[in-house]
Amino acid sequence: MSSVALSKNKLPKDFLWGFATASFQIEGSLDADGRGKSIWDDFSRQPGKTLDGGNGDVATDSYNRWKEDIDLLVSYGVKSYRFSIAWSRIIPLGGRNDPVNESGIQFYSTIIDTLLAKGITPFVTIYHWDLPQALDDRYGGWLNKEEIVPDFVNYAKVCFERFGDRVKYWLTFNEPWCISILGYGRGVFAPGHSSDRNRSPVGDSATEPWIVGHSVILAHAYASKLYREQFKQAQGGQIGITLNGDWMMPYDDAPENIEAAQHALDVAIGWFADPIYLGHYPEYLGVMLGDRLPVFTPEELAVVKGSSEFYGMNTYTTNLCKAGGDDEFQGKVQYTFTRPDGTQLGTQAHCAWLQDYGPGFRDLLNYLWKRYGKAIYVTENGFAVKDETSKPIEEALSDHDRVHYFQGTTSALLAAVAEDGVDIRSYFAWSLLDNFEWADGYTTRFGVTYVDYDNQKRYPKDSARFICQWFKDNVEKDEPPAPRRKGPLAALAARLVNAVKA
Ligand code: GBH
Repeated sequence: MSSVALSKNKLPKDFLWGFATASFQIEGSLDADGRGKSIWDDFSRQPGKTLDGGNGDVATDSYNRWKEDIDLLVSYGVKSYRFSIAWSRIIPLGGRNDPVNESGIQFYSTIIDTLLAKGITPFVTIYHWDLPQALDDRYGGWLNKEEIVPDFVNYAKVCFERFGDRVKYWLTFNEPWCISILGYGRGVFAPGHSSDRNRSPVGDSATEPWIVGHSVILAHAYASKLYREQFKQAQGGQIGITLNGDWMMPYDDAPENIEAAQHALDVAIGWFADPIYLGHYPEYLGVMLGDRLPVFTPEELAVVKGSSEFYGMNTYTTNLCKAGGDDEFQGKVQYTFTRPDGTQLGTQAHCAWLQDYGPGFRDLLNYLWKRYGKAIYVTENGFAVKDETSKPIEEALSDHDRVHYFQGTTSALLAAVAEDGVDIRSYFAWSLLDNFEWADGYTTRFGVTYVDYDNQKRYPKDSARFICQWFKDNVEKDEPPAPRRKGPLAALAARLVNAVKA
């Protein structure tokens, strides 16, 4: 086989692969070194907010064990590590007139230096859901566009100033859909707003999520504008946003279900991606929400359109879509994993919303590439094995269902690149470690590394080995492979051959 034909079936040599985490899910040490509170601190401590009563106080103790975590990444041989910065470590009170905390800067700065020294590219999320509590108290956080946008832009600016000499990949936000819907619609994530007064004393699920989403889009857009105008030229990095979005497949051939799948995509993805890449909200969102959908001024829209230099993609599963129901957060579409013939789409994960269906990953990549035409960075993808937490450790380490899941998504990834021509530049599995899984507490494990919470020991699962081997096998090597040498004798033989040639 010629080397050209061979290379077509591999990922390009600068393809970034590795694992992802987020600050609140791993760090713990919530009072250390001047950190201010985030909205998750007290929320996760309230009875009933997490399944097992778990909170973020310790998590995987990565504020203290970051070096051990980086050693683990090194042992895995990753090219890149995606992590997030805690706003309230950098600016404890969050606002544009509040002081910067040098210890917080120092913490992330050291991590960045250590990664680079080991040849690992830092891929940094500026906001992964841990809003400073002070901003929620002061003016209602994401509900207050006039205040939150300049405060976020100021925080992002501090990140660019202090880390941008070394960080070349920036994600402004992780998953605005989750921030808006889970935080202000369903009320299952901090700050827990909901119209359901049994759940929350405050909130209006009919209006707040759409207001919050609007603020997040603007905060992203103005931070991105600032980076591109004031930092990009000197620092040479890239900036974008990462969106959650699962593939939506019509339940059957009925026209209303085909239309439903598109409506589901419009609300799950298009709500953010359409304004950012195409310059307008999806038409269906306006039809569904009427005047509850905020309107961009022409000036804002000019900043929003084109504000992400790539498509950041977090994806986990595929939903079969049926028209109907009144859940606006799903575009008035019903999701199921049960096919018309009664079979399941794939293996059930520990969480109800997740089944293993690899082909959907390829379909989603193609949809995004065709619709938005931007290089795609896969920034999260992963699986939680059912009942993993109740298994003895040795058994949990043989995480067959997770391996199967990654077999499906990695082969779909390669097919999308090699056969469909989709421009994909990274793949980060979620997550490096089992960690604080938000409203699930510690009952749901997404790690490729098992964490024993009794002593914080880390144990690689089979899935970690699978992923590392797969990327080593499927990413083109930097240099053409050296001739295979079996030992001193072979080395001698090679030297003799060279001597003869010379
Ligand atoms: C990611 O979100 C997060 O970025 C990460 O922090 C998290 O640990 C990881 O996934 C695993 O959960 O049934 O209405 O509650 C994943 C995207 C979108 C998945 C919302 C769960 C549930 C919708 N999430 N979805 S609902």
